[in-house]
Amino acid sequence: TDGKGLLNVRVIFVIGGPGCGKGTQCARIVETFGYTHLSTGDLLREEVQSESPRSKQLVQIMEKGELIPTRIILELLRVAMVAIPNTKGFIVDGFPREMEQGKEFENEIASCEFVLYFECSPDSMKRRLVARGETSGRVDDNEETIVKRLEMFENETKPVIEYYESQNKVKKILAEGSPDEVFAQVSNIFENLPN
Ligand code: B4P
Repeated sequence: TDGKGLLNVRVIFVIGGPGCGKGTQCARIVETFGYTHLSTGDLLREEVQSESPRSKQLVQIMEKGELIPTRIILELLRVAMVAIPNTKGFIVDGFPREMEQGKEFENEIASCEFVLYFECSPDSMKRRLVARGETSGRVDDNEETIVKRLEMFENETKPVIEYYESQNKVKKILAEGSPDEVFAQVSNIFENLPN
């Protein structure tokens, strides 16, 4: 750590609307570049599976397409990160979803080097999630919840992107294309990072 209680490790935030393809691309980043992938959505779904005391509360929020309280998200991330002391860096996927998440993370856990933003139209995102809903079994892959998630993205997460843009920390990916086309852009960024 650097003496402020912060972890001294490369951290990249990955944001985009629901269905933008971030989970898909993060898996490929891990495969090709060897970073550690932490998805707040996956951490939450694991927590729900474990039937912890707060599982029910979490499912209820996710079913509505709303955001989980920040302190729960930060705690899940902190626990996951300290468990992996030796890594090239973390790609933190699905985070920050609202302004206070990013600020608190950077004050308490680690600073973020840059934000990878997957830009995609609402129509494409909706179409992808409806298709995934046919087989995913996810409580939030239904039309009503998808619409709510898209709204949450517009209202809560877009301002986060603007904030990091004002700090020149956003690297934007055009996420409408095929997974291969999108990954070509992603690779170009990762291949050119300083060590
Ligand atoms: P997430 O798990 O982050 O769900 P998501 O936004 O749907 O992203 P995901 O990574 O799963 O999907 P992807 O776009 O890759 O969040 C779920 C919920 O958890 C939130 O609504 C919230 O309640 C809660 N939550 C999570 N993080 C939180 C936080 N930080 N704070 C508060 N609450 C939080 O892929 C979607 C589909 O598109 C897939 O089927 C994929 O195969 C397909 N696809 C991907 N790329 C494609 C491409 N290029 N072309 C066509 N299809 C593609």
